Amino acid sequence: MLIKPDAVKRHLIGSILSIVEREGFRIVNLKMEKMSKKKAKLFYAVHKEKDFFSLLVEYMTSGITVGVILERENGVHHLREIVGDTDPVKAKKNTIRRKYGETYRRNSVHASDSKKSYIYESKVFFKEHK
Ligand code: FUP
Repeated sequence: MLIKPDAVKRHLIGSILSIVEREGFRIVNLKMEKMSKKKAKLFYAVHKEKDFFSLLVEYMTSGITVGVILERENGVHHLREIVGDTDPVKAKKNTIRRKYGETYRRNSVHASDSKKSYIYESKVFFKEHK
């Protein structure tokens, strides 16, 4: 999971971590960082051809982000469930994005959508000097 700059700016790190812990996740590793453009581009490489890519990179590098490695049975699926729809307005009640997300882009958190993307994304985020 990433806690995105909009949430960090609004002092929501603790609230978001307490939700995931309450849901049975164990925090395995955690790192705070203002991502470089290079790292943000690599992190969201799947979207590099999309028209929203540059705005996404701009936003992801606008402040501090917290990368969190979480562990739980059925973790990928369960985290996506409690994070909710990309668009906070469409996200179900009680999901993290519905509670805290500001807009479609400034939606407070990222959750890997598969084991494969978790492996890629955690490598990119936790690697030094990127
Ligand atoms: P999600 O898996 O829910 O994080 O959503 P996506 O992978 O589809 O999109 C990644 C991020 O790009 C979203 F969090 C928000 C941003 N985005 C835009 O800013 N504009 C768009 O049109 C689509 C996505």
